[in-house]
Amino acid sequence: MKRLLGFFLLSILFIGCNDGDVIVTSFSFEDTNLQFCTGSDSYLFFKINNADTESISLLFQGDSDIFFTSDTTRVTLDGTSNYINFRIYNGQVSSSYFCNEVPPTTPQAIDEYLGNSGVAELVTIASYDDLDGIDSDDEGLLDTDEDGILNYFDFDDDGDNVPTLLELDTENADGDNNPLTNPKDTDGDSIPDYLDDDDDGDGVLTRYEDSDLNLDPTNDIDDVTVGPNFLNPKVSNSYILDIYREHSFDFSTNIVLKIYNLVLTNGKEQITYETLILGSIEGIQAGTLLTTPNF
Ligand SMILES: [Ca+2]
Ligand SMILES: [Ca+2]
Ligand SMILES: [Ca+2]
Ligand SMILES: [Ca+2]
Repeated sequence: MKRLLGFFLLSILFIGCNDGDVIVTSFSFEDTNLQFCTGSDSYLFFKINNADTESISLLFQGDSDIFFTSDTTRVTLDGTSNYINFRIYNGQVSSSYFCNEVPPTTPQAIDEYLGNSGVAELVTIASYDDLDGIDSDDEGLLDTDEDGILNYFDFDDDGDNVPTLLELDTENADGDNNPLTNPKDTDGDSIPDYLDDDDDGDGVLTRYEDSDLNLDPTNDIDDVTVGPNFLNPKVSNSYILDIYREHSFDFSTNIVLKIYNLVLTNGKEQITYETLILGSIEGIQAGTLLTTPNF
């Protein structure tokens, strides 16, 4: 006979019935952290219970960039590539048992249930920051240059190959340390330089005032008393260059992991969970991403 257990927390008795046999374990994971280790093409999440003698783990194969974007990934458990293990040990188990390539010989698993049916749902929430001097909340969900990178993680918001950080109120002339109150507007057209693709208003796009074609208009200077040609309206040579420079932004990702319709089996025993909340991890991965938008 199979029992269906509505699942609230990992703190209830673990009961399987089969022709009169009753298996009871503590299955108590409510106060333990979800932990994680990664391989080249697989992900292993696990929890160790309070007495350190039981564990539940999920292994699945996935793309290496799974933590780079906000998404919901659903993996079907198949018992071979993607599966759950619930194990009971003859001694205390530690995280090194899971994340070492060669697991320690002790403790030994004295009982094991395999979850080979169900769906693992991994929700990833990735936060991006372009470090361009403007608070992400102030940049909103616009994509001024339409390069596919929204302003809040686009370090060159107007796509002129001059980073926003260099186009703001870099001198803080008003002394308020807020780059948005008096942003530079070289040509006085009321479009601040960091959102203006022709900063000096000479009719040649800033991106095209890049005479050495190195995707950096800041080092093309005909008159040092004025500055770069893209800020000098008296210099208007045009070099067609419809290529974006490489973009970079920082990311940090949180996750929530749940299992739906899990079936755990051990010989003839079979236990089913409708919903098993394995837990969450904040900042599971963080770093810098590089990308060059297509023009
Ligand atoms: Ca953009
Ligand atoms: Ca930006
Ligand atoms: Ca500009
Ligand atoms: Ca110019």
